[in-house]
Formats: sequence, C-alpha cells, structure tokens
Amino acid sequence: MNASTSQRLHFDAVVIGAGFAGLYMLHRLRLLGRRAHVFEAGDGVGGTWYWNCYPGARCDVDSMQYSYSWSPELQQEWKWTERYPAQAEILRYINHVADRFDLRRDISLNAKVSAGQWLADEQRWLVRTEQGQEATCDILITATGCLSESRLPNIEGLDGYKGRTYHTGRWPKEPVDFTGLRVGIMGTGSSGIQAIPQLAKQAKELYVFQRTPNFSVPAWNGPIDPAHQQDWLSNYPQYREQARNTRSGIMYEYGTQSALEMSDEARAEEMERRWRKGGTNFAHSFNDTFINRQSNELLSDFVRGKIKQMVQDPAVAEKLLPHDHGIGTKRICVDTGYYQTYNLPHVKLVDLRSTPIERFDDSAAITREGRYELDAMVFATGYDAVTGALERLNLVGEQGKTFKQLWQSGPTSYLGLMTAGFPNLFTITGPGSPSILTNVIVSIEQHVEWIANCLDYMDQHGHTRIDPQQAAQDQWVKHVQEVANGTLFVSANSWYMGANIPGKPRVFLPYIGGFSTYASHCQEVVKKGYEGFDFSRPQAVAGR
Ligand code: N01
Repeated sequence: MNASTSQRLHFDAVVIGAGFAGLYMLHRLRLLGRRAHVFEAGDGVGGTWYWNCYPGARCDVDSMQYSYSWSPELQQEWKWTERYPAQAEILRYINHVADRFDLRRDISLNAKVSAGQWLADEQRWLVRTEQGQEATCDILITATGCLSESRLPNIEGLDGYKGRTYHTGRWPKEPVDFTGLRVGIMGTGSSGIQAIPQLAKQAKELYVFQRTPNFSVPAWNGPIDPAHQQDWLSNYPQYREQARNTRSGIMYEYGTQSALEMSDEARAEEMERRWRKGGTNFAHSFNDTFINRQSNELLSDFVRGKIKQMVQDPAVAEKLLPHDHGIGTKRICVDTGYYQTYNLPHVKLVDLRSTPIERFDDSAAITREGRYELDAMVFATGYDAVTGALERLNLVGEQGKTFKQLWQSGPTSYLGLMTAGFPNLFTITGPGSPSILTNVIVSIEQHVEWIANCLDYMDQHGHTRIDPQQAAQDQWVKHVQEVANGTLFVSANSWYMGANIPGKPRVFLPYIGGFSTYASHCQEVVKKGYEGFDFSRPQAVAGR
C-alpha cells in the first residue's frame, strides 16, 4: 500500500526510515500481524548506506559480521566479495533483503517525516511528511539512524561560493568526476579519511583542510578469503552468539592485558602484530585502552610513529599527528593509503588550527595566508549525531514539547528505547543505548526484537499504551553518564559528546557499558515484568 497525499491513512504502526533498522522492524511487525508502514526520505531503501555513496565509502566491520542474523537462509545465500564491504555492495544487500522479504509494498519513498504529534483524544500519533502525506498510527517507531543528520560548517561566504559543493553524507546518485579539477575537502574523520585517497586519484590539485588530526589504522582490505567466508557460513549461529556476548557486538580479538603489564618488547610486538592485521580491532590491543591514560598513550604513540614513517615530509607528518585526544576516544578511522596520499605532489594539507578559513568568496577559500582557488569543495564534516535526526522529526509529545525542547541539557531516554512524555514511541538505537559504539546491526536487531516482543506482550495483555516511568528514565540517564565518566571518552571533543555541534549540550550520547551487558539488562527488565514501564488501556481506545 502506498500512503497517498490526498487522505489521512491509519496504520497499526508507522516506522520512520528504511535503513537496516526500519526494514527489519517492518518485517517483525508483519510477523506480529500488524498493519505497518514505513516512511523513507530517500528515493531508495538503505538509509546511511543509501546516502553515503561518496568515493571510498566502505564499512569497517568485517563483511561476514556486517549483515542481518535473523534469517538463516539469507545468511547462507548472500556472498560477500571483500574483507570490508564497499557501500555499493552493502546497498545491493539491503535491496536484496527488501525484495526477498517483499518489503517494498509497505514503504513510501520520498516521504520525509518532518512533523508529528501525540493525539491525546485518540491515543495515537499523527505524522506528516514534507511531501504532504499524513498518517495516524497506534505505535510509532523511529529508525532514523545515529549518523544521518549531516551538517555543513557555518563559514562566511559559503552560500556565495560558485564551485560545486558536496557533503559525503548526501552524495549525489549520478557519477561525480573531479578529473582535472582543483578540489578542497574539509573534515578528516572516517568519511574524509576514506574519500581523500580517492579524490586524489582524480583531482588536479587536492587541498585537505584539516582542523583536528585523527588516528587511522590500515584496512588491508582485499578480496574476501574463501576459507574465512566458508568458516563463517558453516558456523554462523555460534559466531553470531559469540559476537552478541561481547561489548562491541563484534568478534574482535579483545586484548586481555594492560599495556602497562607488558614488557616493552612484548608490547611493541603485540602492537606491530595488530597493525599488520589492521582494522578497528587495533584499538582493542589492550584491555585498558579506553580507561587508562598511560596505556592509551602507549598505543597512541605507536600510531604516531607509524604516521611519521608513512609521510615523507616531516613538517606534513607533524601536522597529521593527533595530540589532543587518545586513540579510540574519537571514533578510530580505518584507511586505505590515507597517509601515503600526502606524499603526492598535488596533495596539500592546510592546517586550520594555524590558518583557519576566514571566508569563501565565489571561487576560493580564503585564509590569512592566501586564497585557495577551488572548482569543487567536499565537506566531510559529519553529523548532528544520535539526537539530530530525532529532533528534526519535530514530534510533539504529550506535554506539548518536542525532543529538541526537552533535550536542552542532553537527551533523556529509558534504555535508549523510549522517552517519558512520548507514549507508544520507540526509538531504535536511541540515545543511551550502545548503538554506534557497536556493530550497529547487532544493536538494531536487539532493539527491533525487544520492541516486537514488547508489542506482542501488550497484545496478549490487552494493553494499548506504554510509557517509561520518569524515575526509571532518570536513573538510566544517570547511569549512562556515570559509566561514560569512568572512561577516557569524555575527555575528547567528539561527536559522541556532541562537541562537534555548536551549542549542543556536552553529554555522552550512547551507552558505553557494552552491548552484552546492555542486552542482558534489557532482558532482566522484561523478566521483571517490564520494570520501569507502565502499561494501560486508556478509555479512548476501549471501544476500538
Ligand atoms: O564525521 P566526523 P565523519 N571546520 O564527525 C571536521 C561513521 N562512519 O562523517 O575533529 C573544520 O567523524 C571535524 O573536525 P574536528 C563513524 O562512526 C563510518 O567522518 O571536529 N573542520 C572532523 O575532522 C564516524 O565516526 C565509516 O575538529 C570541521 C570532520 O569534519 C562517523 O560516521 C565511514 C568543521 C568530521 O568528522 C562520522 O564520520 C564513515 C569545521 N567547521 C563514517 N566541522 C566506516 O565504517 C567539522 N569538521 C568506515
């Protein structure tokens, strides 16, 4: 069914977003016999992986782990081609899932939910899309992603710049060719670090405008090892279970020793061994990388040494060395030839700390040291993470407030699943859940399954309304911050902390207590009769 613009439709459940979370939620709602509908802003499914088709875009979780686990058949029939899947391959996978489970008939594309409100009289949500659709629903579920609300920096004159501009998180669908062009790129997080080597292959001149250097480790990507693939295919159930029992939802090789307990030789050998394996696993070299400053510094310094070896010009290498945060306390990056790109004669690093861009004019970025004439400017400047997409839905809750209004000093949520004052509204991978600190598909599946089981429980008990209790929520919010405060993460100016958005409260956004701990806690809550949640069947729905 397609939600048309002319009438207000009603569904048992509406899901916002058709990425990994939205598609699985739709599937589970159907299994429950609910009439569900998905509104998706893009003109295709895939969410993050639909929008992020910039050159070099690739996942840095192992292919065999970055997929759904809920269908054994799907798991067996899909064959990945590389160690780390490229954006296009992941998007093919998501489209395959949409077709295989016949999901498209309940998805409206080009339908960006931009407003909504809780209708107290009807005990339902009303949502509106920018394109004019309206729908009511008994249950509303956001599947809007943690890194979907892209942001451009506020730089004087940017509006008047006449060159081509791009954001990595809103990359055009048609091919973009930079051959022979003078290209600028701002941002050296995961997206920038992936895009820069690719842009350098085409651009005549490439200027990297760097504010903060980041830590990146090599991907050593390549064709998938057939034996590795077969091993996973043969052992998927056990491996998935093992992954769910880790703190990242990923089968890493988690270090079991402190860096400080090892001899200098043993530590150096271990870091070298892990560097040669590459990937985000490197950050887990020691068991205290994220909680012990000295241990973290040893690992950070090892990577600084590698950067100095890879970059030929010592002055450029010096600018690329991260000193303002410990490794992993901002999201660690994984690259293919990133540092080596600075050895190319047409690639220039511009250090924005010493020479900030003062303004743009119609053809150039201008610093106090001069003009950078640019035919195109790429922004890899990140996202209003975790809360941004939720706030921009403009959903008005029971007390007449939106998330934005309510979250002035930081997001409030019980388990990252629901927020008091927003009845019957579930937030998949919401703030205060492990979400983007994990293999996000593992976190998505856990949330979707928890929500589906909860809806089933409500059906069985004749409940039509669920609310988190204020006290339970307050306690959870406090716990999320306490756990974060025990780590080095809170000392970094990262998007985890909201530090990349001017005016955003400085609060640690996801839950860092670990996926397995969190999932067990959610199970405990259920076992205790959904502790911290209130259920009811209000008068308004008694006759429905
Ligand atoms: O965004 P980011 P991203 N002037 O926020 C700079 C996931 N991901 O899109 O550090 C100048 O990390 C900013 O500088 P600073 C992954 O979880 C995964 O790269 O704020 N510079 C920073 O360098 C990742 O962490 C994959 O000083 C400005 C950059 O822009 C998350 O998405 C691939 C600026 C933004 O980095 C986000 O990554 C891609 C300004 N005004 C993304 N504003 C993989 O799986 C911002 N910057 C591999």
